[in-house]
Amino acid sequence: MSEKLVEAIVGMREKEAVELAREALEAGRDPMEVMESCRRAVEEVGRRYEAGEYFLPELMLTGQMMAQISELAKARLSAAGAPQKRLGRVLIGTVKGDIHDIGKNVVAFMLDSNGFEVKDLGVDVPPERFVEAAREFQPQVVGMSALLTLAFDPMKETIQAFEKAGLRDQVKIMIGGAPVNEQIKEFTGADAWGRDAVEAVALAKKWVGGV
Ligand code: B12
Repeated sequence: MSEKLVEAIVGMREKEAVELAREALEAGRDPMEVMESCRRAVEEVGRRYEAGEYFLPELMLTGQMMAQISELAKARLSAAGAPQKRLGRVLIGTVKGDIHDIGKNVVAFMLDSNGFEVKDLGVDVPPERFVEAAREFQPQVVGMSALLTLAFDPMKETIQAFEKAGLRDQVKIMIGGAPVNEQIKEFTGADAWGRDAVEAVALAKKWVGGV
């Protein structure tokens, strides 16, 4: 199944891709495995975009396929009785100026399915919106995603906004997205950065669950 799913996504066959994912989930396939196939497919789409073989419409269609498939996977997880949301709360969003959300959604999905209560603010989230939501939701962890190098400044500004609001000591902040690394972590003042959704879950567990 997984190769067929990857091929359907990369081949831009939307209906087939969503159907394959639905069938796999209904047949009892682990939702995480389905999401891993999606991640591989998006990687390949990205490669083709960079090689000039694919253009913006293909990227947008990929985003739509990802949204549909992760909805199905999420529904499956709750039907299967995913762990109670007891580990802690994570606030997450893609920072101001950036509308990429496929990776952020994978991270939110993995946190959710690993027992965290996740509030997802979506994309292009300004610093004040992060702060406002943190006041209401009281997360222990804040996750910020960025795929554009232009979004590093907004990441830093968001962390400064937490400082100004007097909330910086109450949250651990992790950042991620393909161009993020140790240097960007230092630049923005985040507590840590994560390479992928597995690292995001490990960080959140370390900070909240003491695991
Ligand atoms: C798909 C895509 C799009 C889609 C996004 C659809 C969507 N709903 O997200 C669309 C078509 C909308 C798009 C638009 C644009 N894009 Co674009 N896009 C991509 C592409 C091909 C793939 C990104 C992706 O989804 N990867 C797959 C996911 C699963 O990986 P990921 O995001 O890295 O996430 C993983 C990790 O990074 C990590 N992670 C992510 N977030 C977080 C958060 C935390 C807290 C942690 C711990 C970890 C973590 O975990 C994830 C899961 O493993 C990349 C190229 C690439 N190879 O990355 C370009 C790319 C990011 N885009 C680029 C550009 C330039 C643009 C546009 C400006 C194009 C334009 N001319 O309009 C616009 C930007 C508009 C804006 N304001 O944001 C450039 C950025 C260059 C740069 N240096 O800034 C790239 C690198 C392509 C390129 N080589 O030129 N894009």
